Amino acid sequence: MKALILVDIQNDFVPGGSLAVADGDAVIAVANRLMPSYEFVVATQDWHPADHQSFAREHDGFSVGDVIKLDGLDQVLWPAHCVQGTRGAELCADLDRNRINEIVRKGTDRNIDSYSGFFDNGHQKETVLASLLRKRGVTSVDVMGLATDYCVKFTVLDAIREGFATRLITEGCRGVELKEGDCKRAIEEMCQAGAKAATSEGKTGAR
Ligand code: VGL
Ligand code: ZN
Repeated sequence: MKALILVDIQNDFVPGGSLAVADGDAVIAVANRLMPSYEFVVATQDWHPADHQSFAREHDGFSVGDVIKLDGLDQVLWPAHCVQGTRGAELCADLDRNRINEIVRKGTDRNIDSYSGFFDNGHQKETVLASLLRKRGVTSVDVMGLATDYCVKFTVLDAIREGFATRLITEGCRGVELKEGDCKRAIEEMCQAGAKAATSEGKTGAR
């Protein structure tokens, strides 16, 4: 049984949001088109406390894009985004919510970031995602959403580690691209780890 994982399709990650991904809203139509062909659809939701330590404003003298050590891990500093209960944290309104079976929240611990829908960045705490999938008898997952080079990438890498046959729906992804080539490298890394890259039509391609 196959599931679709929609990664962080939230207001703050689309144009107009605080951590807007270029053309990020283009993934909404792809999600809406694909959802009816899956028996199980899970959406992840980045869900940070207002003082989350991935926010640049929490660190005097540092700016967005700087990298600091947070509890021993490299942490990119972001603009405040997806703060619990704010409009920016809501799933995009145009996303067909009725088709989403479960929502998995992540990034709730102020001291550690969580790009993956499965684990925090230190791989210490697990979310309910893997157990939700297993309970439903899911053995393969298709993954798409925002952003290619962060949350999609780490969700895909963990899905593979967790033993799911994993496909990346490239046309349904857009990236942050802090550095030019980040998205291309992320897709290569996912494929190297065992993901199959495919558009919904089954063609392979990168974007
Ligand atoms: C994301 C940066 C910070 C993402 C989330 O959804 O890719 N990126 N938080
Ligand atoms: Zn975040």
